[in-house]
Amino acid sequence: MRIRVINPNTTESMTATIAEAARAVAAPGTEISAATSGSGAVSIEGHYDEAMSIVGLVDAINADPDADAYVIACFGDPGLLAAREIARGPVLGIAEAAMHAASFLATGFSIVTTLERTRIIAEHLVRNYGMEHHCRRVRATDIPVLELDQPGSNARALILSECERAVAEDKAGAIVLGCAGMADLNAYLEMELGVPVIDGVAAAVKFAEALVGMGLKTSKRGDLAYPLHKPYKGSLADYAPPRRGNGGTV
Ligand code: 5HY
Repeated sequence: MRIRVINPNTTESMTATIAEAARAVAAPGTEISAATSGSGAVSIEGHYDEAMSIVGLVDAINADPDADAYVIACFGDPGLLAAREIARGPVLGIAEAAMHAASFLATGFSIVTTLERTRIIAEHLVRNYGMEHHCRRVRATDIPVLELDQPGSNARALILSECERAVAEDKAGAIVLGCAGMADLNAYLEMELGVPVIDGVAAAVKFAEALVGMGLKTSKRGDLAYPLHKPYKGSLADYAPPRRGNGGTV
């Protein structure tokens, strides 16, 4: 099967980290097709960045419409439901996948993310996904996303300290990493902390394999049916949903 793993920010080096994490867990026979968004912010650190990332995400899905599944490799899960509308295969966001994985492994987890504003966005996701009973706390480290990639930055040490506080103060039984740029840290952190540390990229790839393996696809009934055909104006004219002969349900 082929899983299209999309980095919705435009930083290629982050896509390389994401692709490596995806390939490290992919089953033999699973091809990881990693893509970097061709338009938008170099890092996604707020609602505006997220909104602007969705066109690049749609482009990356449309460029590979026959992939068996898609992973949105950004912790805000930007455009998740829009992506599910246009895709037939399952679409997984790394935040949703990681929170579900953590809930299978511990009765309570904490999320450790980058900036304070991202922490607030992650709290919204916890509520949207019905994870309030499982998530003990969302913690910020005040590390900008692109600093995770900088050789010589003290990001790793700061993230470890925050995870240690989560285990000690929140009594977190597991840690969810709140940024795709942390995808290479889970093994190191798990060794230091002694609790499961979940990278959402790996979790989403494995859930995608499971769903595809069960022959399951995105529901095309109701709100995840293909978008309704209508004209779009202005710079988004080319994104007008095409006409589909079947009411958009297959
Ligand atoms: C991410 N931003 O996973 C998020 C989350 C964050 O560019 N990739 C990004 O840390 O803000």
